[in-house]
Amino acid sequence: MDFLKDFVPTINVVSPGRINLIGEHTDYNLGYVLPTAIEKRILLKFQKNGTDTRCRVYSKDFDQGFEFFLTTIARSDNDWENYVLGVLNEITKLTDKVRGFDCVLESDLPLGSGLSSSAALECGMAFGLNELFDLELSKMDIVTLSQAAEHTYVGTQCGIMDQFASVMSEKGHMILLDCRSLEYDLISANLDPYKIIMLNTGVSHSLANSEYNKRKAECEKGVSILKAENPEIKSLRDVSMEMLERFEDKIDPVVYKRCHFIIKENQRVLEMAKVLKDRDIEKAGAILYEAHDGISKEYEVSCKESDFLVDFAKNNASVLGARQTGGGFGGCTLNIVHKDEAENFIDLAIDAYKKEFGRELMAFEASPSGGTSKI
Ligand code: GAF
Repeated sequence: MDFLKDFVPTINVVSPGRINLIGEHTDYNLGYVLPTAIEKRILLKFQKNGTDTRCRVYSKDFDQGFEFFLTTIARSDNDWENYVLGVLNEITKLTDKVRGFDCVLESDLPLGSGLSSSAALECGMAFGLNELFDLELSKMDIVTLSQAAEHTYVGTQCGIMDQFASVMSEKGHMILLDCRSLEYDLISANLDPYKIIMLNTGVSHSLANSEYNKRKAECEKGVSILKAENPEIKSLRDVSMEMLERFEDKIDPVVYKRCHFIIKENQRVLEMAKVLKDRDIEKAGAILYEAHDGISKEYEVSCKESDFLVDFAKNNASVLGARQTGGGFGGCTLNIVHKDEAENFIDLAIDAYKKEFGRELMAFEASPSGGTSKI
């Protein structure tokens, strides 16, 4: 793009991806999650360009750029552009202080891998514009407007976990977040002598978006049935297992399975927070295996590649637990592995995956890191 030759950024921002130790699909059911940002990030560089409305954004990774005007923001046919446009659409509802700007993006965060590159881009864009134009948005404004951008421009009716983790994380900690009150507690992520090893299946299914929204609708269906006799229920967060079981014959079996998973998953998050505080890492691993079973059989958002890697982990004595992390249908598995055996485990997993699927497995250690910030 023509602006690149004279580009002199004045604001540089890094915006991280996230892992989620436990609490999948509980966020939009207003339950609990336990994520953290990681040291894989998108770098966003900004300059004002002296115009009132002309904006230009270039992605080094895609070697693609696009231009738009603040006066005519609209959805694009090119998916990644919608993360940017969605944020501009939301920000301009809150303030009239944004003017023309240029932005260059580059990333070491794998896309479509369940590590929330989308939230990282949205939050980094909002954070950078807030700095560039002194918009006086709070961190929570950035979180909520980025989530709204995902709803309106991307079309995923996501919960708040990814944007919250991307912005609010603190180095060395997991965030125990109550997705209803938005109160949170920082919990030490020190698992020594174990590490978190991520295995990236390299698979990202196109049905993820539609299936995601379908799961959300199934949970809402469950709530509407339970609510008929228990008007105090607002979300699955308010439903106990005993209550659900009493309704078993009134609820469609698929919807029942989904609700059962969410209620159990909320319990697992709270239990995980406790075992982390007690430093009972073995128990933490067992919770991961149990959660993956639910992800695969009850919530049905796994895939053969993730199931293979979790089974592979189960047969390796250096691994305490593993599960698929993120929205589902591929992405990464999260593994708690003894630090002395981590490299060996990765090598064995790469070989086994290649043999089974004929494709490369990417692996990395996830280090809990701080949230979106200026550098
Ligand atoms: C995706 C969504 F964006 C999150 O809000 C969350 O629901 C997650 O899937 C599943 O836990 O990352």
